[in-house]
Amino acid sequence: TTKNSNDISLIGVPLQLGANRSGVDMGPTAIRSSKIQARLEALGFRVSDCGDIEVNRLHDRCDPDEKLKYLAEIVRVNTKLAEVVAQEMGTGRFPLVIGGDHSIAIGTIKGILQHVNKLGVIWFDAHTDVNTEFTTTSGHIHGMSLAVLLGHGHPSLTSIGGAHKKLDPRNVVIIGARSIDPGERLFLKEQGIRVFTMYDIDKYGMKTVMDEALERVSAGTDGIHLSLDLDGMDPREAPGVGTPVEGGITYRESHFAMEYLHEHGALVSAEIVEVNPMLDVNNRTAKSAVDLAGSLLGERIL
Ligand code: 6HN
Ligand code: MN
Ligand code: MN
Ligand code: MN
Repeated sequence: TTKNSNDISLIGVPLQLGANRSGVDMGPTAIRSSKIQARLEALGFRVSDCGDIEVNRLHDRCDPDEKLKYLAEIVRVNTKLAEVVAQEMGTGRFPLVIGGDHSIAIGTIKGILQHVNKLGVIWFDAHTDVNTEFTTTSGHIHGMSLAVLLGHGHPSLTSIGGAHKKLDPRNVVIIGARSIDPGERLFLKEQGIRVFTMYDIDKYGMKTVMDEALERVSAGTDGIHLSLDLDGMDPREAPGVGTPVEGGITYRESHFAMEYLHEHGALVSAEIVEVNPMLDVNNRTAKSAVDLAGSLLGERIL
């Protein structure tokens, strides 16, 4: 079960500047069209849709910093998002953030950290998102969000919601990784972050992986957040993502992970990111996102 709350606040963030790829800004619309609200209401939740955080699209193509593309607008959007998440959580509601590119994890998690001091995070992703402006080759901030949340990166990002608000690397796990940049590999090692790669999932199975993951994110924490990047799934089953990588988590494995996480309890918040309806096939990825949200929040086969 989810901690404390029978009320969900749905928060859309139509941001694409962190990925510098159009389409992912329509993620919130595609997820809403796939009836996320009705699905969650059928589970007994009271869902209120807070609408979308406003994104200034004029910032497209007018930010000169090649290593931190569109930094100013990404800082502005995430600062606002952190405020909204903190406000919703402050009234006892469960924030469910729908993106948008993965740079929005900065705003979501900084918002949660205003209420939850020791937060465990499960980062479901094909990538590890721990670049900084010094290691990135793309300049895309969605590849930096987890580093920022651990206190590393550009000060205008790490200071969102207060620079002292950050994650403890011991309570962060990454599941599904299969594309890691050289600089990221070094960072993960230095920080001692547990990364469950596809090799681990193949070797041990998702249940064993989730057992260790849940142990780590629960140890000494006051709650768990799920950051669900749909590119963690295999692109044959979730084609609508901007940075697909072959050999990912199956539909069934990802469902099991969600069901098992729900069964464990202690979930305080979640976000679903990187759904790109322009690249999707028959809305499959948005539909998977909603199916996974259902399983995460208590839907069962029988
Ligand atoms: N994501 N590591 C690559 C980069 O550009 O830094 C890919 C990042 C992907 C980010 O999918 O959220
Ligand atoms: Mn509201
Ligand atoms: Mn990601
Ligand atoms: Mn990714």
